[in-house]
Amino acid sequence: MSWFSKLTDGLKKSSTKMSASLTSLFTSKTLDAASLEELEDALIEADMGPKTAMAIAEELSAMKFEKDSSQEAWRIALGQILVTRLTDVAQPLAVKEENSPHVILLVGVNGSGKTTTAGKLASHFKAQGKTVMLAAGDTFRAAATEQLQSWGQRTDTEVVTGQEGSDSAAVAYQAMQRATDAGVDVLIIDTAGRLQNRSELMDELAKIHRVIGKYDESAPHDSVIVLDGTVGQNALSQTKAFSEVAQLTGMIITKLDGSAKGGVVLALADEFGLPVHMVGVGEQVDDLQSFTAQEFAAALVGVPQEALTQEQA
Ligand SMILES: Nc1nc2c(ncn2[C@@H]2O[C@H](COP(=O)(O)OP(=O)(O)OP(=O)(O)O)[C@@H](O)[C@H]2O)c(=O)[nH]1
Ligand SMILES: [Mg+2]
Repeated sequence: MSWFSKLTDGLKKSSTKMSASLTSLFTSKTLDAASLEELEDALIEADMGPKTAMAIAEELSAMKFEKDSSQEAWRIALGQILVTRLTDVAQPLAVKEENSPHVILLVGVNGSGKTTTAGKLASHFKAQGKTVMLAAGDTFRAAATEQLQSWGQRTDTEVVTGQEGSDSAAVAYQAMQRATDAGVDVLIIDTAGRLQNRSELMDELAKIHRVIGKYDESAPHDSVIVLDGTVGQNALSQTKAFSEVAQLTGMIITKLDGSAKGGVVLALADEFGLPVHMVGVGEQVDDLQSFTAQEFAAALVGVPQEALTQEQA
């Protein structure tokens, strides 16, 4: 299955949720007040959040259509609005050669997909011909280290580990040394999941971030929050809390396969404007790809991606 069909399939729950409401709307030339509200509701249903939904609905209602414009035309117009809103945040996770190594710190709440994403990223960069090292910064559970080690085996990547219960900042520091000595291009540091309201765990994350910066003041070069794409609006409060301790530079959204809440990416873009680097649509190594505005918008509104043109940034 192609990546785009996977994404479209994955987002089907989000798009059909919108579609049902949209179908009844998109039969007229313009939207009246009642149908505007219905459109807003449809966008909120897809988890775009009230503020973003309202703004998008208004943008769409300002557009004029031929009297019997097809539903497809409305859909494409909506898709185009989404492309415009997502183009700036769609930025690849780029490894800069001047960083040796280029350090990527992965953070997020429990179960959001950090460890899986670390493994997938190792494979992603290796496919680009880069040398990669992984660091098992989750020292809470022995199983967490084993899980990353198994990704290390699968992707043929060295994994720096610490003892269970040891200081995760120390593991991060040790990994910085090891990766520098080995001269690898990319170091990916996994961390333990933590709820954003557990202040002692958030303090520990701030310490990990600080310790990495002590070794190389330009690091981490990417501090990326891994968000579960099925949690909806909670992703907003997670991003806010983690940005306070880990100086986030970007996000990766996982589990968009089967999420009915894919629209949350629009709310995130609106609220934070942080780069969305990649999206995950499954548990396999290839199920992580760079985020592009056109693909995502097309999958979300259910039109072919050729129907939407990419804005020039
Ligand atoms: N369907 C699907 N499952 C995913 C995706 N990414 C991760 N998962 C699954 O989500 C579960 C949790 O993933 P992990 O990578 O262990 O998450 P984590 O953030 O490291 O979890 P903690 O270390 O416990 O905080 C696993 O079963 C993964 O296989 C995705 O894009 N799609
Ligand atoms: Mg993990």
